[in-house]
Amino acid sequence: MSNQEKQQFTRRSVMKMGAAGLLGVLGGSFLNPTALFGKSAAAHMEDHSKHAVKDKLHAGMAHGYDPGTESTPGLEAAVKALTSFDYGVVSTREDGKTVREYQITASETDVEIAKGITFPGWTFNGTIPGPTLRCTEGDILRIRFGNISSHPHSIHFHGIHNTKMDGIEPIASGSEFIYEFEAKPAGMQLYHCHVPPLARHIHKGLYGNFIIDPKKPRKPAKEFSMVMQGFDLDLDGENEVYAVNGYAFAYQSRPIKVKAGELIRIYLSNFTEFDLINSFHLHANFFHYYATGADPEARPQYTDTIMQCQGERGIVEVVFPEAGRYMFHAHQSEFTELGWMGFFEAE
Ligand SMILES: [Cu+2]
Repeated sequence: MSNQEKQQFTRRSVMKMGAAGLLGVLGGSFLNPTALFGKSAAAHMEDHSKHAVKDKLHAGMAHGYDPGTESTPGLEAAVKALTSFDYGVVSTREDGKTVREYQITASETDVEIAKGITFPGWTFNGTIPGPTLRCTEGDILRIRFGNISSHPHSIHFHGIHNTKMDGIEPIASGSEFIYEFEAKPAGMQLYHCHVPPLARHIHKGLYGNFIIDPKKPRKPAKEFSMVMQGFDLDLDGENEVYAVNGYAFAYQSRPIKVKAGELIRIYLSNFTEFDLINSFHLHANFFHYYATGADPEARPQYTDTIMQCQGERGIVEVVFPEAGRYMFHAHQSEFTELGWMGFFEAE
């Protein structure tokens, strides 16, 4: 593709025509995302295929993108990720401390990131994001990391620990390493691969949420885990698809059911590469936000919109006052139109 042709098919030019068009083209024509822009380049050279792409974009714009409600593997994975918390295999050490053992395996896995669009991911335990690890402050964590992919990877945990357990040493393809440390401080932490080129390793999908509950438990609530991310399908350093828990428009297709009056707690993190920030905006309501969530007694922010830089995270607490469909999405409108939006359905 020449530079001029590439410019004709930038993310932003596509977005002017609407996400509908982009996802229509992506979803309708190509299962292998890396083939997409190759075909698009060809489309600029061959008149008939060029018109086919344009027609699709215009059709999408006219009718709006409808992700539908159909069950697909990517949608089911995103729904499952909302409420899946991995507490590990629990035992008690001689000194009485709780030990939690986790098995995390890095591998190459194709994952569905929007209806009909497969992304050639690098994954922890086969999903993007990886499993949400959960423990209590003071627990001893033992994470057996196996790398069965063809690249070196690692797991770097956020928190306070010995630098030998910091995950900046690459673990070679076919090798194993055991990370062991005490879980601290309490709060909303996260983990990700830390092998250069870092943006590429993270963007491919090697990240996840890591919740350290305080010893004095937080108030009872209905809890959800959410990871915000983007997917750069043509490897040009710009994302074409945005999502929460790995699947575009997941919670538009399958709104998150909650009860009016019930406390809802969301563990929210941002792993979007190539864009400096992401955000979370809730309609028709306000929420309390605890940045990093390290101090449950901290005075939270009371707002309807928060921003997170890459690797930033926090805890959202919200009560829906009455029944209704409450939209939530990134407040960067382009992210919203390219997949990062959903609904809470309060009953
Ligand atoms: Cu890596």
